[in-house]
Amino acid sequence: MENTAILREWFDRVDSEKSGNITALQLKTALSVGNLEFPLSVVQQMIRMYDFDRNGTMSFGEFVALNKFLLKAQHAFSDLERGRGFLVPEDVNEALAKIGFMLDSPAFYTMCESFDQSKNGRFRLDDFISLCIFIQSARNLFNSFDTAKQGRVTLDFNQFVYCNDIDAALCTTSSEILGASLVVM
Ligand SMILES: [Ca+2]
Repeated sequence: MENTAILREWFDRVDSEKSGNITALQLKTALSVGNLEFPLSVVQQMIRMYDFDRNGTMSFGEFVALNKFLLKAQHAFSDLERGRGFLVPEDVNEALAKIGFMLDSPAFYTMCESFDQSKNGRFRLDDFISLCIFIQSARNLFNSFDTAKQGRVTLDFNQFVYCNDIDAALCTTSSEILGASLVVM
């Protein structure tokens, strides 16, 4: 979906009420038509990542930005799936590196466990995208505290509570994934 006209057509079809914005539920339904199944919490997180005007829904411009990110994840996935339709953890690590995400082993394997929905060590495209969305959101949150760009943050207790609260709202209330985000940070 690299062509703007095709994107526009897709967006207008999803925006069935012609409001100029699409909701998380509309986006989730549309993606599932393309065989990408995401929990609603992940789709909400996608929208939040690019919700530049903070109105809780996705305009066409915001959607174009999200699509760019999804394409990057999709290309990294395609490069490594070798016709199998899934990635094993080692491939996931390589694919993440292609996108520019470098994690150390404990953080990486904790994340893999959290996002391996079928618990069989195989990551389909939607699992991989969910994982990318999660890391990108964690990075955005991290960067917002790492104002000196030193690659580390010091949080006081209030900020720590704030992070956990945001994280719960952004992602999912699964304590497993909440744990993983703390490892990432
Ligand atoms: Ca918006």
